[in-house]
Amino acid sequence: MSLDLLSRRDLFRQGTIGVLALSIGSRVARSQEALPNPVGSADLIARQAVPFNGEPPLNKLVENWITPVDSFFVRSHGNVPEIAAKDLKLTIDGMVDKPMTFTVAELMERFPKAKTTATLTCAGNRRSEFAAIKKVGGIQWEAGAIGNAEWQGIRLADVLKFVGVKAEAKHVWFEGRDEVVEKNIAFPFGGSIPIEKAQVTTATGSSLLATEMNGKPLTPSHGFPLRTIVPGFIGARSVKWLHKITVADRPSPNHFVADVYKLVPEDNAELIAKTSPIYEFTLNSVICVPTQGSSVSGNQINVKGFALTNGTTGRSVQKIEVSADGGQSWKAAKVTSSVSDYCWVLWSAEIPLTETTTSLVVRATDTSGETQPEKNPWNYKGYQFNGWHRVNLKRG
Ligand SMILES: Nc1nc2c(c(=O)[nH]1)N[C@H]1C(S)=C(S)[C@@H](COP(=O)(O)O)O[C@H]1N2
Ligand SMILES: [Mo]
Repeated sequence: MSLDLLSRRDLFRQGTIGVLALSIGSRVARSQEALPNPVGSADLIARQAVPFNGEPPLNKLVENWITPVDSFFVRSHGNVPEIAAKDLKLTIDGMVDKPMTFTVAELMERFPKAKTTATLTCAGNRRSEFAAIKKVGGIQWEAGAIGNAEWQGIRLADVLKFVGVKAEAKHVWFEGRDEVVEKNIAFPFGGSIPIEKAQVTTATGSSLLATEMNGKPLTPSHGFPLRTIVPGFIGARSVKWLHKITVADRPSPNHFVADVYKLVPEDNAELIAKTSPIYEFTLNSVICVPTQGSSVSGNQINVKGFALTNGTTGRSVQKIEVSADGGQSWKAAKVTSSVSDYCWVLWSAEIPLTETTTSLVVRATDTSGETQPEKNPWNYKGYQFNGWHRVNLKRG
């Protein structure tokens, strides 16, 4: 493997430039403390101050099928890099016929514009609910690390076709311009997707190199000036501040592909190494109104929320059911939003309340027949929580 196919992280691991790594690491760690929260959207609840990570309150989240940028969750592992559009260059290398470098303006000029609506959700969404079994480390997301937006840019497939992908290529790696600091070492965030996903050219399923979100340039927090959008895949594969694409015969060795986004029962390096990375998100549904712990009165309640499939091409949400008796009896909810591939649906249900109603639960079933489990297995890194979502109520 050539030097440039190794991530900086791997060099650090091998100790070849360990001294340099430490000095870069501590410099970045200091400047990271000094930087202010670059987001400050009033609609987001901060789950971590620096770097800023936040999610909207759930009742706000389901006001719109297209999530306004102000209430769209932010998940950043390092500080938000402030990059002028003219200063970002995208390099495409690895197993391609013509390695190339483009400015964002050159990309937008050369390739046809493409648009897709897709839901982005963090693999750690609902992580805080693992605490009912055993608390998991990491950002304690409730259920708002999800949003649905209109993304515009160009198709990744068109760029790959232009540079010519070699026959032995199997994966496409992405690298961001941010610097993540862990254990005093600074390295870029990276993602990776199988080549077939990168080469999709359907209207709804194409992976994009996006410059716009909801008709406006991306904000710095959401990846300005360029990010990937991979419909149906966990948010971590939609790399912000994108400056490098590498075509390869294996998944990226970047920490966030090789070690982080994996479903493992324990912190065991050998097991983590042989577990494949998470790509698609998971079948899910959440009650957003009433909110957790609300006081309710009367004999009926309007319940609202969102639901989504597991991101596999061809699946859609078939059924959303709400129960007011802990899952003994269920009532179907109605979809109240648009329906589009790789997008959540919003739903609503009128649910009768009795004197003994103390909670509401929801579950979704997709067109393949898969239903959310009542409880999902615990995993060490706290991903893909999709047990029945429960809201506890007080009788007012
Ligand atoms: N460069 C870079 N890209 C990134 C991240 C990051 O920290 N750095 N976080 C990823 C994760 S884990 C998620 S869930 C999404 C969140 O996108 P958003 O902040 O626009 O909502 O971005 C992904 N892309
Ligand atoms: Mo994420």
